[in-house]
Amino acid sequence: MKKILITGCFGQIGSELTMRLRNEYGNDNVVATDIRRLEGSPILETGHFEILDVMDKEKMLEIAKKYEVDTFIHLAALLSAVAEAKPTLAWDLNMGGLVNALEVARELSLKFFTPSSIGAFGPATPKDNTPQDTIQRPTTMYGVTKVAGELLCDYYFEKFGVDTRGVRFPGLISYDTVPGGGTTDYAVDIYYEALKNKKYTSFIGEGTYMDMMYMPDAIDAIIKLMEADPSKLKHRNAFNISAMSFEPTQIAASIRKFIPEFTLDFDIDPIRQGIANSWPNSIDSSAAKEEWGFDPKFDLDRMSEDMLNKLAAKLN
Ligand code: AKB
Repeated sequence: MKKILITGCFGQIGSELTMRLRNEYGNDNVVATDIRRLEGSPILETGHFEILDVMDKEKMLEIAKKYEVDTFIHLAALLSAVAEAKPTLAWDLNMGGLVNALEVARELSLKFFTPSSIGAFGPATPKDNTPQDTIQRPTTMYGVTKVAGELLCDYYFEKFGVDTRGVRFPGLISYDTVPGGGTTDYAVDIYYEALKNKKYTSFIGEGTYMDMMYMPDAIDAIIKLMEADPSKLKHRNAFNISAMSFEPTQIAASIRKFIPEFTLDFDIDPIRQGIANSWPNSIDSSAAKEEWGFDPKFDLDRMSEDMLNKLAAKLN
């Protein structure tokens, strides 16, 4: 990667990935785009920024040509809970944006990354240690767009030789930017509420296991996969990756190691609980480990400690 174009730069992943890539590859070599300007963001002060609606293919192509990028990281998409509330918009944006981005990558011969998700699995998928290659019949619109996206990226690689790569992200936990409208968001909200009120009401029920990862590991994974030797990649676009699997009372117990008075109760949201029930309990990341050295550093307690320290500094 020498010159990189990013969509969705103010989102949960984009806000941290953009700054990290600028540190590693040079401020001028990372062109950030989003549908809106977020005043005060360091992204606007450290390098190139362009407004881009990913539905506008001509503008996307124009920006990629203007900056002569060689890599395209396409992040703009709706998450699972919002997609369930607005299914046609999710289809239009998640698929339309992805097709436009892949077309730009094909026309300009760009290296390409876009994330899939544990949401690409469904109730018929084996729930524990979910294999890399298995049944994918998701029952959410988000999942439908993610499976279709995985297949489309494979197609652009097989048919047109576009160097497409991707991972299935679990729930991502971070302190910089809050996620917008996901099912795993409870595992971010809980840290904010632990610091502010020493209690949290979870919309996901006790006993509901989902895969999770701390953002620094997610950013490392993107860079490692994009820099991996292509001859080692047997899979390309949908590597299972996970750093931990837990259910709400386990994250609460971890927080209690640092904030002993913290309490947890429940007020289940049937929509998000239904989505969570359709996803795996824990996925098998061995293909990512074998093919490109995926190696997450944070377990639950290490993440809780870092997250609470960083958030406390931010909230003060
Ligand atoms: C969501 O909950 O929608 C996302 C995801 C797991 O893809 N965090």
